[in-house]
Amino acid sequence: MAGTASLLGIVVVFGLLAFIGSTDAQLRMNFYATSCPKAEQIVLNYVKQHIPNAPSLAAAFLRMHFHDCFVRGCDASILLNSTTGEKNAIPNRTLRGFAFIDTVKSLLESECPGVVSCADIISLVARDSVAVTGGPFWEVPTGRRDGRITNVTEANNQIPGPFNNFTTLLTNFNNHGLDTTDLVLLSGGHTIGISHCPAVSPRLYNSTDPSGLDPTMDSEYAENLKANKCRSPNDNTTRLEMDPGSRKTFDLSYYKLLLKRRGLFQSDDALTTDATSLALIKQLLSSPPHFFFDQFAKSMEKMGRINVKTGTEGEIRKQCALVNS
Ligand code: HEM
Ligand SMILES: *[C@@H]1O[C@H](CO)[C@@H](O)[C@H](O)[C@H]1NC(C)=O
Ligand SMILES: *[C@@H]1O[C@H](CO)[C@@H](O)[C@H](O)[C@H]1NC(C)=O
Ligand SMILES: *[C@@H]1O[C@H](CO)[C@@H](O)[C@H](O)[C@H]1NC(C)=O
Ligand SMILES: *[C@@H]1O[C@H](CO)[C@@H](O)[C@H](O)[C@H]1NC(C)=O
Ligand SMILES: *[C@@H]1O[C@H](CO)[C@@H](O)[C@H](O)[C@H]1NC(C)=O
Ligand SMILES: CC(=O)N[C@H]1CO[C@H](CO)[C@@H](O)[C@@H]1O
Repeated sequence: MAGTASLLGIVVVFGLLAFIGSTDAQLRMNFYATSCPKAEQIVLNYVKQHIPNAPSLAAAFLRMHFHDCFVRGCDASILLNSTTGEKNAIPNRTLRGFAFIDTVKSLLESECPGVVSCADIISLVARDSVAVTGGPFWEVPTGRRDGRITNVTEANNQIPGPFNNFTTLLTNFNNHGLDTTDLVLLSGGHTIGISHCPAVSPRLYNSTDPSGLDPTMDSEYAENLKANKCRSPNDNTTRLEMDPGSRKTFDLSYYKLLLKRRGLFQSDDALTTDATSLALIKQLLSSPPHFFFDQFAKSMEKMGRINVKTGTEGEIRKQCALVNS
């Protein structure tokens, strides 16, 4: 009995220590409540002031947040200027909005110097800009710290590509602690925003099918893209939406298109090739709209926690594009 009791005591003490240790190193809601009480309001105000004039930036920030989190965790490594940094990676060449982030950072530096991380700024700006353009709202616990390393090779290896099949996508997401549900929901981010021809042209020109068209894509859609958007195989400037006709609205139309084999990327269409994923898409489409928003919010919160640096790890950068000297 005494043995059991002391064993229990040890378990409790260790459990408590582990608990204290881990809460210290975890994100929490309103992390800046005492250190910079106006921080989150300053971000929201700036977003409310400027995003309505440039709503397409909401998509840019959502994607920036994703690319940041998938390489070295959500640590703003994506923002660092370095000739060998993540910004130089292939999937990065179309990221936008860096100046906006820098301005938000400078507002926060004037309010409370050296307190608010660039990693939290990306997370908050992404959430707020999607929310103010009519998309879902998700919780953003804060307390992320900024990384000091950015590596172009890692970005090229770890950010999934538009030609990935389902297995490759899921393996990639699993490696980031995300599951099939997260893959399906987060891909729903493609309901807003734009892309460029290189992400789709091989499906239009380079398939082994004699027509050159990828047979898994609806042929009418493919012909249309070829005739009106990506008119030459090497076009790398024409922009096209992933969710034609609805790219500004965060809604279910992206998933409707998937069932018509009109996903723009192979990686979009791939979501219908797995039974679990397909069932989830059908469930999203047959549920009230808020179900999509609620589920998306859950997956975003999860994504925002990937491998975060907290406590004394990393640093709070003074400028988002540079590590502190
Ligand atoms: C599942 C793997 C994914 C792949 C393969 C993928 C691939 C791509 C590609 C190729 C583009 C177009 C880039 C361009 O040509 O300009 C794009 C755009 C975009 N992606 Fe993804 N993506 C994935 C997941 C995600 C996730 C998880 C999110 C966020 C939750 C996201 C949000 C976006 C947004 C919002 C855009 C439009 C960006 C803009 O308008 O500037 N994507 N994605
Ligand atoms: C980082 O690079 C961008 C784009 O090249 C540039 O506009 C910005 O001024 C640079 N920031 C710093 C702090 O060097
Ligand atoms: C960048 O990452 C790659 C792949 O993990 C690694 O081989 C390389 O050494 C890294 N580069 C630097 C400068 O750390
Ligand atoms: C998916 O792509 C990977 C890498 O290109 C390949 O090895 C694998 O065979 C593909 N899987 C399927 C089911 O096509
Ligand atoms: C098609 O394949 C050829 C040969 O592999 C390559 O040179 C070309 O860039 C590809 N074009 C497109 C649009 O994918
Ligand atoms: C687009 O293609 C042109 C000509 O092939 C090339 O010079 C340019 O660097 C490419 N741009 C991008 C963003 O890849
Ligand atoms: C925003 C940004 O830094 N984009 C860079 C991405 O990488 C390409 C090279 O692949 C650079 O030319 C871009 O400037």
